[in-house]
Amino acid sequence: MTPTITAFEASPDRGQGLARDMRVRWALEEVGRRYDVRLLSFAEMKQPAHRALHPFGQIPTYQEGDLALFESGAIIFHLAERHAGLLPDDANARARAITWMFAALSTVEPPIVEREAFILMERDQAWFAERLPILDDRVRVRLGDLSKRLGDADWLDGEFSAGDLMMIEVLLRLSSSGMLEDYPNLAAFVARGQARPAFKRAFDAQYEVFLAASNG
Ligand code: GTB
Repeated sequence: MTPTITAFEASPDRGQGLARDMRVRWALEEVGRRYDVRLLSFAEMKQPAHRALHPFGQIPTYQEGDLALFESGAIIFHLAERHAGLLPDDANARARAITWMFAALSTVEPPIVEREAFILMERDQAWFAERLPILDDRVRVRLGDLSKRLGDADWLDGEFSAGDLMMIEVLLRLSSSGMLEDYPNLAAFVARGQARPAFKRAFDAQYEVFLAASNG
């Protein structure tokens, strides 16, 4: 059965692939699953019909038969558990790859999102210039530690896994900040992810949505 995911009808990122449907699309492409996309306006995301699928009225969601999931991490874990290509077979290596998924979502993403939200919401406030370096430093602490751990390896723990996919997606949110350039091995790690054919297919698919919305 072809799964259906949800995505923004008009993503505020204007086709940059920064919304969280992109990571689910990428995982689906990595495991070779076809998928349908249901596009939602902001108003539709907050309607009871969508909240039945996603209690917080957000994207992405994932539906397959009578299974409905929300949370990009849970969706990618579900796909990785059921299809080859995103988690190693060895039990310990698999547990470590899952650890990297959690590290991406609960240790690296929060300071990045906090900084992003601050820039978006508080740019005109008197404290903006004083507080931004504090939030920058919190991100840099994570980047520095991650950079040390990655070293000169291609991926975080052996073969490419869902842990790398999630971490690369999280780091991509820093693209416009210039911060990644201070950590050449992290920049190269992100570029390796972006060079994967599955990433490119996923990126092109979400970009098509932006183009269709702009032309129409
Ligand atoms: N923890 C959830 C997950 O991982 O699935 C978070 C889901 C989430 O934050 N979804 C966002 C959403 O639906 C879209 S991705 N927001 C609408 C709302 O909460 O009302 C976040 C996002 C939005 C926009 C950009 N952008 O424009 O660059 C980037 C990321």
